[in-house]
Amino acid sequence: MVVNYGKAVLVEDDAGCLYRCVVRRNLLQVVSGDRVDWEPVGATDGVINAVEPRHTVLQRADSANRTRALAANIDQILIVAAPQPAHDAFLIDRYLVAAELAGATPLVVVNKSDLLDPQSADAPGGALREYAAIGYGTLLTSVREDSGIDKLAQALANRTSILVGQSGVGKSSLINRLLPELDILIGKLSDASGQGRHTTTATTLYHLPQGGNLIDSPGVRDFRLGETTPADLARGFREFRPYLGLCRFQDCRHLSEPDCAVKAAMRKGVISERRLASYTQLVNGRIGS
Ligand SMILES: Nc1nc2c(ncn2[C@@H]2O[C@H](COP(=O)(O)OP(=O)(O)OP(=O)(O)O)[C@@H](O)[C@H]2O)c(=O)[nH]1
Ligand SMILES: [Mg+2]
Ligand SMILES: [Zn+2]
Repeated sequence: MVVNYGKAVLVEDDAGCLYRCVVRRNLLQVVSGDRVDWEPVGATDGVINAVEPRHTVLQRADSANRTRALAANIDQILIVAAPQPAHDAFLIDRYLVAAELAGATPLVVVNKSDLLDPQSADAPGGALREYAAIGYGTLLTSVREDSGIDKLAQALANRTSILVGQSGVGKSSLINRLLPELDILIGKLSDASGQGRHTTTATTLYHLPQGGNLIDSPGVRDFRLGETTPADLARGFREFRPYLGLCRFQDCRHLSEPDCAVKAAMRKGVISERRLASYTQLVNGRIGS
């Protein structure tokens, strides 16, 4: 299995030994979580010949708008947000669509709950309620106050999960808390910009003591979906699904077509205006930002 995907590709054998591998055909995209057909070359190196079929694949668009895999064979995508850096609901929506299209279960995690003001309905807390209302799993954690960590560990047991989200929300801190012997480098949140330094640079897979794997990924400022059609996007908004197929036009994009069931649901308050606006922005931009 591929456990690290950055400058080098690290492959782990069944005994847990790591080999620095090159990919035989460079058209092959190998990512963390991939199972590969490979052969050792000496004691520490190896060659990857082929990638086994993937159950799931999390994808994004790169700066040249090419669809790229981020991780493979994941069961669950933990979308991590925090009160700092500032919460970005549209980014969470894009990750939710990517998770739906990948066939992986999303879980929305708001970390740094110690920084939430319990008196105010501030953004990340409110967002958790919004996502819970449409049926997504949600979790509130604090590495600093050591809260929500047991529930997180339970959610991770015996599955392969990836942590995604903005830089500085505490993805690596959560992994360090779950696997204290690791001591991954953690970035300092710079006060000036409120933006975390990009400390995590490679996507890395860790084994959890209670069974299961957890992949840390570098934080993003922006996450752009890979190639999608309006129909893909509509399916990616799970609360739209009961209404898809009920519009007057079969190929309704739910933008300004007459007799649109999705828009009618929004007007009735069943679908939130904010989520429909996210969808509209994705269809119009088709690049995710
Ligand atoms: N107050 C508070 N700070 C936290 C918590 N968890 C992490 N932090 C801090 O947030 C900062 C960023 O943490 P990281 O774990 O490096 O964040 P990351 O998401 O891995 O960032 P990238 O690797 O850049 O994507 C560090 O200064 C942490 O100490 C928390 O629960 N509460
Ligand atoms: Mg990190
Ligand atoms: Zn419609």
